[in-house]
Amino acid sequence: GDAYRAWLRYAPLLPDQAKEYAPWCGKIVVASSGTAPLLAPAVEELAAGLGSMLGREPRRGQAADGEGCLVVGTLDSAELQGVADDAEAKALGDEGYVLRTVDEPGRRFIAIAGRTDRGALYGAFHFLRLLQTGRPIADLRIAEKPSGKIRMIDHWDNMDGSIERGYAGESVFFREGRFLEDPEDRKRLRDYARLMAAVGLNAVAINNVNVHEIETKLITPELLPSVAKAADVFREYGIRLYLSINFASPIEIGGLSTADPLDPEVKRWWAERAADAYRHVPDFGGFLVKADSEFRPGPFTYGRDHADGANMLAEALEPYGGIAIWRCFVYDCLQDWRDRTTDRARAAYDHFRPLDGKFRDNVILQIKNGPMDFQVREPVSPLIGGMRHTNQLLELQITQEYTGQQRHLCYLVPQWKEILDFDTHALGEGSTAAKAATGELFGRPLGGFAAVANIGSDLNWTGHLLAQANYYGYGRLTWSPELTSEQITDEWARISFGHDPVVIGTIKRMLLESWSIYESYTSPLGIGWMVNPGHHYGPNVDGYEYSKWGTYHFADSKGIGVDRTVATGTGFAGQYHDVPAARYELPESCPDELLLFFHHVPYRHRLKSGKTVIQHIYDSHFEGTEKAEELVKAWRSLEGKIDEERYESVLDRLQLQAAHAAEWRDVINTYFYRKTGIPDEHDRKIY
Ligand code: BDP
Repeated sequence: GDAYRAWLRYAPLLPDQAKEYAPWCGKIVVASSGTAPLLAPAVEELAAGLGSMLGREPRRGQAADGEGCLVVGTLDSAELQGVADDAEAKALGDEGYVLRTVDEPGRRFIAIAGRTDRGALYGAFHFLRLLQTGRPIADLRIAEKPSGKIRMIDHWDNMDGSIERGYAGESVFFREGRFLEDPEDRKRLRDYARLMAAVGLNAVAINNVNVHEIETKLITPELLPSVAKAADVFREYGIRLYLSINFASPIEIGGLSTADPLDPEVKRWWAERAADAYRHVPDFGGFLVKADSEFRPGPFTYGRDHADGANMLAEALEPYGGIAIWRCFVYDCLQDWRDRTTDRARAAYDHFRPLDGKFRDNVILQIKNGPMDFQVREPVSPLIGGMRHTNQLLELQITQEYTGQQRHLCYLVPQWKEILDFDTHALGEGSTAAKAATGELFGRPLGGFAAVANIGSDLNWTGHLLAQANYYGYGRLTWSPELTSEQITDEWARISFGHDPVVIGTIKRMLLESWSIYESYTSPLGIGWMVNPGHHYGPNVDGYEYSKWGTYHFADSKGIGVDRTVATGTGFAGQYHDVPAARYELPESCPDELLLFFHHVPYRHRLKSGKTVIQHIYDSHFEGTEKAEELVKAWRSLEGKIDEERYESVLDRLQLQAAHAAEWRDVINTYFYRKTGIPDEHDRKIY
């Protein structure tokens, strides 16, 4: 159904629109001068998409004659000569494309062309998107290339079929310790690869970063044949497969007595594993590593550092062009909450900043967007833009671990936009986090984006249907971080729901407001956490307050917040470059929404909004809950305008969200009312 096809739904177009497009879409000509395997899926997708939207499958033809047609291929082919000049072609790089309407006597076609077949594949998806969103095609002059080289999705899937932090069913890769390899499983995997490629994604890690017993064996000849079959599916769409590895593998499956990264035996062992991997998967992407974090093994055990660990793996992968992606989510998860001199927020920077310049060129550090852990609101990690001589991937979380677990609507594109646009000031004004991540800022050879997937075996992929927009938006942003939330949302809404202005307008508003709504009824002013321990769903103000995880709010009867200033606090604010560091250091200049992340203040402290902190807490929780109810009303207004299946499934979740928002409101407001004894200015009922 529509939910399964997601952004490749290709709904039939209205007759007027179809009439405008049809003259160009009757025939597809494939044009290449050499082998170009990615043209096959491009043509197949165009044929299927146009067939479904226009009601008539295009013919496959040989040459472009006077009749309008599509010419799909590489710019060096005879058919596409002159479509782009040398400079234009060069600027496209290996993944870019042009879409050009050529309308001359005897020569009428739309070119969908890259320097490479990969470019043409992305161009084909762009062309289809133009039709899906109702754009004109009679005069196309589009040239695009991706911003990030690596545009990756990380699956936290376990081989038993479960998904760590998964909220949309089970794994689409594994079940009961085995790969899913039946024809219908393959078909689903292929459809998934299509969805990825359609938004420009080119890398996938298929297993959880917490690598347990069986998954450790993914890099052995026992399981590599199955890995290879999955890689075949992704390769068809230009996607490279990566595996998360267990740093202690040499001991756990290699029979060695150590996993010391400087030990020659250990090095040899990993070199052999890399060789095995490439024997089975010639275009294997590389290893993704979580080490010395949350009880995972790592180089610390042997008195080595992260550079030693990452470089050892990178060296093993280097002969094959592989990459070692090393995660920076490293902190002491056994802290003492009474010790205010330690601060989890500092950890990633403290660990990795001193190692800048020590990593090989095929190492990439994968850095979570914030210094804590994917909270609804965090400042951008100071490591992003904090290292000049090290490749970076900015890691985001599409799966809604802390943002409502796909029961609540929380559209994250606006959050990601703020992150990408954040000015690190690393090289003065304009040094955005996006540029730091892609490598543009410091001229790094590699860089890009990674995000934890929100998909699973649910028929609509994401559990909450509207959570598809998060996956879609992530992909689009990795390609073009400069796209606005509004543009991406408009695209997704039209592709998914057609062009009725009332439907589109309503859905866009719902999506665009949802992050702010979610934030307003959950933990206030950047403090984060306040969730139930373990599963992280639902309110629990002190759930993590007296535990070891380093996630505190320090609320007492007088005040709340973490003093992370240089002057009197943990010093975290000093990890930023001059301008943001100064802004965060003082409560007067710190943005309201991050106040409690950086400062411990009395409840009557006045925000820039003019409200006191306590009144802000009360107000935002009442308002947020009302707005969650308005989401239900807004959706109800679309009854009959959307197919019943999708309508009902979203309605269910919105109702659940509204009820749960009320629970959040009551728990948070009651807690602070009791703690402070300060009444609500508007005298509303607080339990
Ligand atoms: C946290 C999750 C945990 C992950 C960890 C990570 O709660 O399940 O293993 O991040 O990113 O958000 O490694």
